[in-house]
Amino acid sequence: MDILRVQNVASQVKEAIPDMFVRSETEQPGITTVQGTTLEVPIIDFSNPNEEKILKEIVEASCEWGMFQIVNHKIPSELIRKFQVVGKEFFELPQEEKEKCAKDPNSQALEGYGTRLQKELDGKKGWVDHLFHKLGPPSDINYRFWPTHSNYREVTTEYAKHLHGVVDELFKALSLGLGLEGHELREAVHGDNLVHLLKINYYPPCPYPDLVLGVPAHSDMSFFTLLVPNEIQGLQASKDDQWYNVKYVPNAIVVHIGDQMEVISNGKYKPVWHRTTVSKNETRMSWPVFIEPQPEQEVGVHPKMVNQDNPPKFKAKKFKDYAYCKLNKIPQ
Ligand SMILES: O=C(O)CCC(=O)C(=O)O
Repeated sequence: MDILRVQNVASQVKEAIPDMFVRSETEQPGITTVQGTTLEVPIIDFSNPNEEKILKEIVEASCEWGMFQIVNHKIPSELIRKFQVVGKEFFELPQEEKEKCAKDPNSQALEGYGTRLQKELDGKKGWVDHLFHKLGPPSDINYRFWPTHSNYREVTTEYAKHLHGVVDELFKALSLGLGLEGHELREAVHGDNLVHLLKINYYPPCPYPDLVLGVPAHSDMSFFTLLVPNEIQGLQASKDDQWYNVKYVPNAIVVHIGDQMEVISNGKYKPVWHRTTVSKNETRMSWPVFIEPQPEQEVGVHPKMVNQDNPPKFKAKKFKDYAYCKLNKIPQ
């Protein structure tokens, strides 16, 4: 059973940290981060009455950055605060309580409380614990992985409901950006059946933040991901082959374009390559929600994105097969 929990390692560590967390020099954030500047990824104001402008900004950011931050969206800041409080409370529960939500060690499924996610080729581990569970569709929700403390379930359900509005707006904008009707992209991805998978990342303080990574460099497998972090700096994105800190914007929703969106758009929308660092004295947390196909759903290039001059750049694949290759570092 996977019993290593980074939160426990962090609470016991005095001087040196175990070698399995120490990254090679090519990855260490102390060496590989561009210092003294934060990356100003596009900030898109959803309260702007000029809808054309919002649309243009979403499309440009998705083509050029694979990432943007939405401000003045319709999710109340008080709800986000409560959602973050109940998530943090989970990680503050006694260990045996948290273990009640643990992943099944014999299952390949992602859901549950755990530590290791990706097979890392060099055997290194991220300085992070996590809790994964689905928020939807309703028939896919498995409450075995939902914590039961305080009003976790009520608040998280409320957050999940509000997220739908943002998801729909993004699909509409990205659809129009591909020259499709506003409804077409959501229909093509079976919008009502998409998996909304919540992950809560808990990055405890680390005495040597320059040597470790929270989550190593990756792009998301999703169509897109909607993320709210706490106020501790840690998200980094790669631009022109350099790593930069991404500016923290209070109450913003960070959007990552994921691999499936790249596939369906035949490469027009670009997934963002990102990773996370940790803090010396404070706990960083983040709450990404991955908007993903069902495992059996096949994703390929949208037929309207293909013509004689633009052959498909990606092969169609069931999402479960895509995910298997990605998690096991097998070429797609
Ligand atoms: O913590 C973050 O800001 C990003 C987390 C992330 O990229 C992930 O969990 O896949």
